[in-house]
Amino acid sequence: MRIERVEVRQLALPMSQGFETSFGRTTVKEFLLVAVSADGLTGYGECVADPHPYYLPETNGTVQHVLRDFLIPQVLSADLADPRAVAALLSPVRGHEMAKAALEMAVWDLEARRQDVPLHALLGGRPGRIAAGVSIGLQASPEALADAVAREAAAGYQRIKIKIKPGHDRALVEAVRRRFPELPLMVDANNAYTLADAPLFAALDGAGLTMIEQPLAWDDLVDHAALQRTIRTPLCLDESIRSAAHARHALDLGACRIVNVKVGRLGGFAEALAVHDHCLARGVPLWCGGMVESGIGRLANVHLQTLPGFTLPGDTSAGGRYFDEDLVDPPVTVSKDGWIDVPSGPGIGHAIVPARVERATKHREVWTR
Ligand code: OSB
Ligand code: MG
Repeated sequence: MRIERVEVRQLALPMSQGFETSFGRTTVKEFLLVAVSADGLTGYGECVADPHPYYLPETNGTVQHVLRDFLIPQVLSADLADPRAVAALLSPVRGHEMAKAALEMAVWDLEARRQDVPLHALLGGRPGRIAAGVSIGLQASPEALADAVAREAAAGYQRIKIKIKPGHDRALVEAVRRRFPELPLMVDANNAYTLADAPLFAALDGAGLTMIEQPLAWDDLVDHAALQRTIRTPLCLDESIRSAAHARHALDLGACRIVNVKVGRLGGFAEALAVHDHCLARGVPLWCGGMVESGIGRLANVHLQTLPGFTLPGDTSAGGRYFDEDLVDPPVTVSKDGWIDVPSGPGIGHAIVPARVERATKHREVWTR
Protein backbone atom coordinates (compact mmCIF):
# COMPACT_ATOMS: atom_id res chain seq x y z
CA MET A 1 0.00 0.00 0.00
CA ARG A 2 1.22 3.47 -0.92
CA ILE A 3 -0.27 6.28 1.17
CA GLU A 4 -0.95 9.16 -1.25
CA ARG A 5 -2.23 11.85 1.10
CA VAL A 6 -2.09 12.66 4.80
CA GLU A 7 -4.26 15.28 6.43
CA VAL A 8 -3.91 16.51 10.02
CA ARG A 9 -6.77 18.51 11.50
CA GLN A 10 -6.71 20.39 14.75
CA LEU A 11 -10.19 20.04 16.25
CA ALA A 12 -12.07 21.62 19.15
CA LEU A 13 -15.15 19.64 20.12
CA PRO A 14 -17.41 21.13 22.83
CA MET A 15 -18.08 18.74 25.73
CA SER A 16 -21.53 18.33 27.23
CA GLN A 17 -19.99 17.35 30.56
CA GLY A 18 -16.46 18.34 31.61
CA PHE A 19 -13.95 15.79 32.90
CA GLU A 20 -11.69 16.42 35.92
CA THR A 21 -8.64 14.42 36.93
CA SER A 22 -5.84 15.07 39.44
CA PHE A 23 -4.09 17.06 36.67
CA GLY A 24 -6.94 19.32 35.60
CA ARG A 25 -10.37 19.86 34.11
CA THR A 26 -11.32 19.60 30.38
CA THR A 27 -14.47 21.28 29.02
CA VAL A 28 -13.57 21.49 25.33
CA LYS A 29 -11.84 18.51 23.73
CA GLU A 30 -8.93 19.87 21.65
CA PHE A 31 -7.26 17.12 19.65
CA LEU A 32 -5.68 16.14 16.35
CA LEU A 33 -7.29 13.92 13.75
CA VAL A 34 -5.10 12.17 11.19
CA ALA A 35 -6.56 10.99 7.87
CA VAL A 36 -4.57 8.84 5.43
CA SER A 37 -5.74 8.15 1.89
CA ALA A 38 -4.89 5.64 -0.84
CA ASP A 39 -6.79 4.32 -3.87
CA GLY A 40 -9.85 6.48 -3.17
CA LEU A 41 -10.28 5.34 0.45
CA THR A 42 -9.48 7.17 3.70
CA GLY A 43 -8.63 5.85 7.17
CA TYR A 44 -8.76 7.85 10.41
CA GLY A 45 -6.64 7.95 13.55
CA GLU A 46 -7.58 10.04 16.57
CA CYS A 47 -4.65 11.39 18.56
CA VAL A 48 -4.94 11.16 22.37
CA ALA A 49 -2.63 14.12 23.11
CA ASP A 50 -4.02 17.17 24.92
CA PRO A 51 -3.00 20.82 24.57
CA HIS A 52 -0.95 20.31 27.80
CA PRO A 53 1.70 17.80 28.97
CA TYR A 54 0.00 16.94 32.30
CA TYR A 55 -0.94 13.32 31.54
CA LEU A 56 2.23 12.38 29.63
CA PRO A 57 4.95 14.59 28.03
CA GLU A 58 3.40 14.89 24.55
CA THR A 59 1.12 17.79 23.60
CA ASN A 60 -0.84 18.64 20.45
CA GLY A 61 2.05 20.94 19.58
CA THR A 62 4.75 18.26 19.88
CA VAL A 63 2.58 15.82 17.94
CA GLN A 64 2.14 18.28 15.05
CA HIS A 65 5.88 18.91 14.96
CA VAL A 66 6.86 15.25 14.99
CA LEU A 67 4.19 14.25 12.47
CA ARG A 68 5.09 17.04 10.07
CA ASP A 69 8.87 16.84 10.29
CA PHE A 70 9.51 13.12 10.85
CA LEU A 71 6.62 10.66 10.72
CA ILE A 72 4.53 11.81 7.74
CA PRO A 73 7.54 12.09 5.37
CA GLN A 74 8.45 8.47 6.27
CA VAL A 75 4.96 7.15 5.55
CA LEU A 76 4.63 9.14 2.31
CA SER A 77 7.82 7.67 0.92
CA ALA A 78 7.20 4.05 1.90
CA ASP A 79 5.45 1.13 0.27
CA LEU A 80 3.68 -0.59 3.17
CA ALA A 81 3.14 -4.34 2.93
CA ASP A 82 0.86 -4.31 5.98
CA PRO A 83 -0.25 -1.86 8.73
CA ARG A 84 2.17 -3.71 11.02
CA ALA A 85 5.04 -2.27 8.95
CA VAL A 86 4.23 1.28 10.12
CA ALA A 87 5.57 0.80 13.65
CA ALA A 88 8.89 -0.53 12.33
CA LEU A 89 9.11 2.35 9.84
CA LEU A 90 8.61 4.92 12.62
CA SER A 91 10.82 3.18 15.19
CA PRO A 92 13.92 5.39 14.65
CA VAL A 93 11.93 8.18 16.32
CA ARG A 94 12.34 7.87 20.09
CA GLY A 95 9.21 8.24 22.17
CA HIS A 96 6.37 10.37 20.74
CA GLU A 97 4.02 7.41 21.10
CA MET A 98 0.84 9.48 20.70
CA ALA A 99 2.03 10.99 17.42
CA LYS A 100 3.02 7.57 16.06
CA ALA A 101 -0.22 5.96 17.20
CA ALA A 102 -2.49 8.50 15.48
CA LEU A 103 -0.78 7.87 12.14
CA GLU A 104 -0.48 4.11 12.62
CA MET A 105 -4.15 3.73 13.67
CA ALA A 106 -5.23 5.64 10.56
CA VAL A 107 -3.31 3.14 8.39
CA TRP A 108 -5.01 0.18 10.15
CA ASP A 109 -8.43 1.74 9.59
CA LEU A 110 -7.56 2.37 5.93
CA GLU A 111 -6.36 -1.21 5.42
CA ALA A 112 -9.55 -2.58 7.01
CA ARG A 113 -11.59 -0.43 4.60
CA ARG A 114 -9.47 -1.62 1.66
CA GLN A 115 -10.16 -5.23 2.64
CA ASP A 116 -13.81 -4.30 3.33
CA VAL A 117 -13.64 -5.84 6.81
CA PRO A 118 -14.29 -4.40 10.29
CA LEU A 119 -11.19 -3.25 12.16
CA HIS A 120 -11.50 -6.03 14.74
CA ALA A 121 -11.09 -8.67 12.00
CA LEU A 122 -7.73 -7.18 11.04
CA LEU A 123 -6.65 -6.97 14.70
CA GLY A 124 -7.50 -10.63 15.37
CA GLY A 125 -10.66 -9.96 17.38
CA ARG A 126 -14.22 -11.19 16.99
CA PRO A 127 -17.69 -9.76 16.32
CA GLY A 128 -20.35 -9.43 19.04
CA ARG A 129 -20.30 -7.11 22.02
CA ILE A 130 -17.90 -5.85 24.70
CA ALA A 131 -18.44 -5.09 28.40
CA ALA A 132 -18.69 -1.37 29.18
CA GLY A 133 -17.16 0.35 32.20
CA VAL A 134 -17.04 4.03 33.02
CA SER A 135 -14.55 6.51 34.49
CA ILE A 136 -16.09 9.22 36.65
CA GLY A 137 -14.10 12.43 37.05
CA LEU A 138 -13.56 14.31 40.33
CA GLN A 139 -16.84 15.81 41.58
CA ALA A 140 -17.63 18.77 43.85
CA SER A 141 -18.23 16.61 46.96
CA PRO A 142 -18.33 12.96 48.09
CA GLU A 143 -22.15 13.13 47.95
CA ALA A 144 -22.07 14.47 44.37
CA LEU A 145 -19.71 11.61 43.48
CA ALA A 146 -21.98 9.00 45.07
CA ASP A 147 -24.89 10.48 43.06
CA ALA A 148 -22.82 10.24 39.85
CA VAL A 149 -21.96 6.63 40.68
CA ALA A 150 -25.67 5.91 41.24
CA ARG A 151 -26.49 7.36 37.81
CA GLU A 152 -23.82 5.33 36.01
CA ALA A 153 -24.66 2.11 37.87
CA ALA A 154 -28.32 2.63 36.87
CA ALA A 155 -27.17 3.18 33.28
CA GLY A 156 -25.81 -0.38 33.36
CA TYR A 157 -22.01 0.04 33.51
CA GLN A 158 -20.39 -3.21 34.61
CA ARG A 159 -17.66 -1.53 36.66
CA ILE A 160 -17.05 1.99 37.83
CA LYS A 161 -13.80 3.86 38.20
CA ILE A 162 -13.46 7.00 40.27
CA LYS A 163 -10.64 9.51 40.20
CA ILE A 164 -8.79 10.30 43.44
CA LYS A 165 -6.15 12.85 44.47
CA PRO A 166 -4.55 13.77 47.82
CA GLY A 167 -7.23 15.03 50.20
CA HIS A 168 -9.93 13.52 47.98
CA ASP A 169 -9.45 9.80 48.38
CA ARG A 170 -10.60 7.82 51.44
CA ALA A 171 -13.73 9.95 51.94
CA LEU A 172 -14.70 9.40 48.29
CA VAL A 173 -14.25 5.64 48.45
CA GLU A 174 -16.16 5.50 51.76
CA ALA A 175 -19.03 7.61 50.41
CA VAL A 176 -19.40 5.30 47.39
CA ARG A 177 -18.98 2.09 49.42
CA ARG A 178 -21.65 3.18 51.97
CA ARG A 179 -24.24 3.24 49.18
CA PHE A 180 -22.81 0.50 46.94
CA PRO A 181 -21.02 -2.12 49.08
CA GLU A 182 -20.85 -4.71 46.28
CA LEU A 183 -20.28 -2.59 43.17
CA PRO A 184 -17.18 -3.49 41.08
CA LEU A 185 -15.20 -0.35 41.92
CA MET A 186 -11.66 0.90 41.27
CA VAL A 187 -9.73 4.15 41.72
CA ASP A 188 -7.31 6.03 39.44
CA ALA A 189 -4.83 8.51 40.96
CA ASN A 190 -2.99 9.66 37.79
CA ASN A 191 0.34 9.72 39.66
CA ALA A 192 -0.78 12.09 42.41
CA TYR A 193 0.94 10.22 45.30
CA THR A 194 4.36 9.10 46.51
CA LEU A 195 5.60 6.10 48.51
CA ALA A 196 5.12 8.25 51.63
CA ASP A 197 1.37 7.72 51.07
CA ALA A 198 1.68 3.92 51.46
CA PRO A 199 -0.47 4.01 54.68
CA LEU A 200 -3.38 5.49 52.68
CA PHE A 201 -3.24 2.60 50.21
CA ALA A 202 -3.00 0.09 53.06
CA ALA A 203 -6.16 1.67 54.51
CA LEU A 204 -7.92 1.29 51.13
CA ASP A 205 -7.19 -2.46 51.21
CA GLY A 206 -10.41 -2.95 53.19
CA ALA A 207 -12.60 -1.28 50.55
CA GLY A 208 -12.71 -4.24 48.17
CA LEU A 209 -11.43 -2.29 45.18
CA THR A 210 -10.75 -4.37 42.08
CA MET A 211 -7.55 -2.35 41.59
CA ILE A 212 -5.72 0.92 42.20
CA GLU A 213 -4.54 2.59 38.98
CA GLN A 214 -1.26 4.51 38.66
CA PRO A 215 -0.90 5.89 42.21
CA LEU A 216 2.78 6.90 41.80
CA ALA A 217 4.95 8.72 39.26
CA TRP A 218 4.21 8.48 35.51
CA ASP A 219 7.65 7.02 34.72
CA ASP A 220 8.08 4.81 37.78
CA LEU A 221 8.14 1.03 38.13
CA VAL A 222 10.38 0.50 41.17
CA ASP A 223 8.30 2.43 43.73
CA HIS A 224 5.11 0.84 42.43
CA ALA A 225 6.72 -2.56 43.04
CA ALA A 226 7.58 -1.50 46.59
CA LEU A 227 4.00 -0.32 47.17
CA GLN A 228 2.49 -3.48 45.67
CA ARG A 229 4.50 -5.58 48.15
CA THR A 230 2.74 -3.82 51.04
CA ILE A 231 -0.92 -4.09 49.87
CA ARG A 232 -3.32 -6.82 48.78
CA THR A 233 -5.31 -4.75 46.26
CA PRO A 234 -3.82 -5.21 42.77
CA LEU A 235 -2.06 -2.20 41.28
CA CYS A 236 -2.76 -1.40 37.63
CA LEU A 237 -0.38 0.73 35.56
CA ASP A 238 -1.43 3.24 32.92
CA GLU A 239 1.09 6.09 32.38
CA SER A 240 4.12 3.92 33.32
CA ILE A 241 3.52 1.47 30.45
CA ARG A 242 4.41 3.09 27.14
CA SER A 243 5.77 -0.01 25.37
CA ALA A 244 5.49 -3.79 25.47
CA ALA A 245 8.92 -3.87 27.14
CA HIS A 246 7.59 -1.63 29.94
CA ALA A 247 4.71 -4.07 30.45
CA ARG A 248 7.13 -6.99 30.71
CA HIS A 249 9.41 -5.07 33.08
CA ALA A 250 6.47 -3.98 35.27
CA LEU A 251 5.23 -7.56 35.58
CA ASP A 252 8.72 -8.99 36.20
CA LEU A 253 9.28 -6.41 38.96
CA GLY A 254 5.85 -6.90 40.52
CA ALA A 255 5.00 -3.23 39.91
CA CYS A 256 1.44 -4.17 38.90
CA ARG A 257 -0.85 -7.19 38.55
CA ILE A 258 -3.20 -5.68 35.95
CA VAL A 259 -2.41 -3.70 32.79
CA ASN A 260 -4.32 -0.78 31.25
CA VAL A 261 -3.92 -0.73 27.45
CA LYS A 262 -4.28 2.55 25.56
CA VAL A 263 -3.26 2.37 21.92
CA GLY A 264 -2.29 6.05 21.87
CA ARG A 265 -0.02 5.71 24.90
CA LEU A 266 1.70 2.64 23.41
CA GLY A 267 2.49 4.09 19.97
CA GLY A 268 -0.10 2.16 17.97
CA PHE A 269 -2.02 -1.07 17.50
CA ALA A 270 1.08 -3.18 16.80
CA GLU A 271 2.56 -2.37 20.22
CA ALA A 272 -0.85 -2.70 21.91
CA LEU A 273 -1.18 -6.18 20.37
CA ALA A 274 2.29 -7.06 21.67
CA VAL A 275 1.22 -6.02 25.20
CA HIS A 276 -1.99 -8.01 24.77
CA ASP A 277 -0.21 -11.16 23.65
CA HIS A 278 2.39 -10.92 26.42
CA CYS A 279 -0.22 -10.45 29.16
CA LEU A 280 -2.48 -13.15 27.75
CA ALA A 281 0.42 -15.62 27.76
CA ARG A 282 1.19 -14.76 31.41
CA GLY A 283 -2.45 -14.82 32.51
CA VAL A 284 -2.34 -11.14 33.45
CA PRO A 285 -5.74 -9.39 33.27
CA LEU A 286 -6.01 -6.59 30.74
CA TRP A 287 -8.45 -3.78 30.10
CA CYS A 288 -8.69 -0.91 27.65
CA GLY A 289 -8.38 2.62 28.98
CA GLY A 290 -9.82 5.76 27.43
CA MET A 291 -8.70 9.32 26.77
CA VAL A 292 -12.13 10.96 26.47
CA GLU A 293 -12.01 10.23 22.74
CA SER A 294 -14.55 11.32 20.17
CA GLY A 295 -16.40 8.51 18.43
CA ILE A 296 -13.45 7.84 16.14
CA GLY A 297 -10.98 6.87 18.87
CA ARG A 298 -13.80 5.37 20.94
CA LEU A 299 -14.70 2.94 18.14
CA ALA A 300 -11.04 1.96 17.71
CA ASN A 301 -11.11 1.04 21.43
CA VAL A 302 -14.30 -1.00 20.94
CA HIS A 303 -12.70 -3.10 18.20
CA LEU A 304 -9.52 -3.67 20.22
CA GLN A 305 -11.48 -4.97 23.19
CA THR A 306 -12.79 -7.93 21.20
CA LEU A 307 -9.39 -9.62 21.63
CA PRO A 308 -9.40 -12.49 24.15
CA GLY A 309 -7.01 -10.88 26.68
CA PHE A 310 -9.47 -8.09 27.52
CA THR A 311 -11.08 -9.93 30.41
CA LEU A 312 -12.04 -6.83 32.46
CA PRO A 313 -14.50 -4.07 31.46
CA GLY A 314 -12.62 -1.00 30.25
CA ASP A 315 -13.17 2.77 30.33
CA THR A 316 -15.15 2.83 27.07
CA SER A 317 -18.45 4.50 27.92
CA ALA A 318 -21.18 5.98 25.71
CA GLY A 319 -19.97 8.82 23.46
CA GLY A 320 -23.02 10.85 24.45
CA ARG A 321 -21.73 11.14 28.04
CA TYR A 322 -19.09 13.55 26.74
CA PHE A 323 -20.28 15.00 23.42
CA ASP A 324 -23.71 16.28 22.37
CA GLU A 325 -22.67 16.08 18.75
CA ASP A 326 -20.08 13.38 18.12
CA LEU A 327 -18.04 13.09 14.93
CA VAL A 328 -19.52 9.67 14.14
CA ASP A 329 -23.09 8.67 13.42
CA PRO A 330 -24.45 6.71 15.18
CA PRO A 331 -22.46 7.47 18.34
CA VAL A 332 -21.17 4.64 20.57
CA THR A 333 -24.05 3.60 22.84
CA VAL A 334 -24.29 1.27 25.84
CA SER A 335 -27.19 -1.13 26.45
CA LYS A 336 -29.19 -1.03 29.70
CA ASP A 337 -27.20 -4.00 30.94
CA GLY A 338 -23.80 -2.52 30.11
CA TRP A 339 -22.76 -3.83 26.70
CA ILE A 340 -21.48 -2.12 23.55
CA ASP A 341 -22.19 -3.68 20.15
CA VAL A 342 -19.13 -4.19 17.99
CA PRO A 343 -19.66 -2.59 14.55
CA SER A 344 -19.57 -4.91 11.57
CA GLY A 345 -19.02 -2.33 8.79
CA PRO A 346 -15.60 -1.71 7.21
CA GLY A 347 -12.89 -0.03 9.32
CA ILE A 348 -14.08 1.55 12.57
CA GLY A 349 -17.56 0.80 11.26
CA HIS A 350 -19.63 3.94 11.90
CA ALA A 351 -19.93 6.84 9.43
CA ILE A 352 -17.79 9.91 10.07
CA VAL A 353 -19.93 13.03 9.54
CA PRO A 354 -17.85 15.40 7.34
CA ALA A 355 -19.90 18.52 8.23
CA ARG A 356 -19.32 17.96 11.96
CA VAL A 357 -15.60 17.37 11.45
CA GLU A 358 -15.46 20.56 9.37
CA ARG A 359 -17.34 22.58 12.00
CA ALA A 360 -14.93 21.45 14.74
CA THR A 361 -11.80 22.16 12.63
CA LYS A 362 -9.54 25.04 13.76
CA HIS A 363 -6.68 24.30 11.38
CA ARG A 364 -5.82 21.80 8.68
CA GLU A 365 -2.60 20.72 6.94
CA VAL A 366 -2.29 18.36 3.96
CA TRP A 367 0.71 16.48 2.55
CA THR A 368 0.85 14.45 -0.64
CA ARG A 369 3.31 11.93 -2.08
O1 OSB B 1 -5.97 8.09 33.39
O2 OSB B 1 -7.38 6.86 32.43
C1 OSB B 1 -6.90 7.97 32.62
C2 OSB B 1 -8.98 10.62 30.85
C3 OSB B 1 -8.00 11.47 30.40
C4 OSB B 1 -6.69 11.19 30.70
C5 OSB B 1 -6.37 10.06 31.44
C6 OSB B 1 -7.37 9.20 31.89
C7 OSB B 1 -8.69 9.52 31.61
C8 OSB B 1 -9.83 8.73 32.06
C9 OSB B 1 -11.09 8.84 31.24
O3 OSB B 1 -9.86 8.09 33.09
C10 OSB B 1 -11.41 7.65 30.44
C11 OSB B 1 -12.49 7.93 29.40
O4 OSB B 1 -13.65 8.03 29.76
O5 OSB B 1 -12.14 8.06 28.22
MG1 MG C 1 -5.51 6.19 34.13
